[in-house]
Amino acid sequence: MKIAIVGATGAVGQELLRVLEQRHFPLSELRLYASARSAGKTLSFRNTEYLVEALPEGPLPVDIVLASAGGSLSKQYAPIWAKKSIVIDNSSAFRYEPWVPLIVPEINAQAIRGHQNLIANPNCTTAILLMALYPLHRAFKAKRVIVSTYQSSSGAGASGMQELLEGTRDFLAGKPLQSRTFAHPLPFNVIPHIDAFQDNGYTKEEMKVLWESQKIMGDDTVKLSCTAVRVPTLRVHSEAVTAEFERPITPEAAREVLRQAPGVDLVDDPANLQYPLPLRASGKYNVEVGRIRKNLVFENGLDFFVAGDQLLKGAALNAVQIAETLVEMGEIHPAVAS
Ligand code: A2P
Ligand code: 11C
Repeated sequence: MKIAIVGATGAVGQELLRVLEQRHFPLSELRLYASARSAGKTLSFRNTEYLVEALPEGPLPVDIVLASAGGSLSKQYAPIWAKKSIVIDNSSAFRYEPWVPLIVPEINAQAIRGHQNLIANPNCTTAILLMALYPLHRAFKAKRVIVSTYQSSSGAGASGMQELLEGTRDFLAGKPLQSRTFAHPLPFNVIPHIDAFQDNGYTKEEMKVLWESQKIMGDDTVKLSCTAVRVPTLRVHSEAVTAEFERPITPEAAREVLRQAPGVDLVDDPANLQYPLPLRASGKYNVEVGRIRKNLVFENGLDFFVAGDQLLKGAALNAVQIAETLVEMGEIHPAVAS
């Protein structure tokens, strides 16, 4: 399999390299692309240095393109790449097109069938939420869901992480705080604003969680409201979730479902101070779920807390899992780009 990573020098691009290496992805050739600024740099993969190339204009000479260089770049180039290669796109550019499968392999791998060489990777907040919500939805049928997020700086890419680190150092040195990537300084702050505000008062990030959850779960009757908040962590998005189900649910029954759920680590032992934590979930493939309890407001209601590495399950890991699923399903033909 010939693979290209577009955005190889970015926060997700770097994780894509690591995940392909860790999972021994069967690749025969690797091409790394970024902006002209990065051309000539090298990145290490399987003990070999690979040259980063400036992204060319036309199709890429590979079987699979893993794209993570932003929505406007994908919008412009993904249709061109898709003429020769299968594109797994980490941006939101095509997620809501009815003809584009939006995939979390543990949930809707079958929706890959019939793809038209373009497959979308969900927003990180959505993917992490659904790893816990979907198994519960299957067992108890979710009706109404309220989500509050605690999203890390790396959700905004490498520059977000850098801004948090530099800003923290500046603050401790008594220097004034600045913000470039975020609307306000992030160190020692929380910012209830991720992506653009919409006419209904929600942000686009918040609306994405609704649109994408319905599409991936294949159920547009589930109602969902999200408040998305940036917090000063480096990686891992955490989410406090309240869900009302059609069928009766108990915390123990929910724990039993989540114990069996693929890609989920149940971390729910408050007596021993065990609950999901960004620092422990950093670098981990599985999403942690805990603080499970009966909700005091809704009938058949449940509260829980999730923490998942959004650069992994929310982005790079999920993209590589989609590529692995394509191979397993026989949906990829290595000759495509030869
Ligand atoms: P570069 O590092 O050369 O700017 P992040 O999400 O961490 O901000 O990363 C964005 C990724 O997208 C980086 O690899 C960045 O490359 C890449 N990128 C940004 N603009 C372009 C472009 N016009 N063409 C190709 N890659 C781009
Ligand atoms: C953030 N979730 O934390 C965003 C980043 O739709 O893929 C991912 C945006 C997307 O800022």
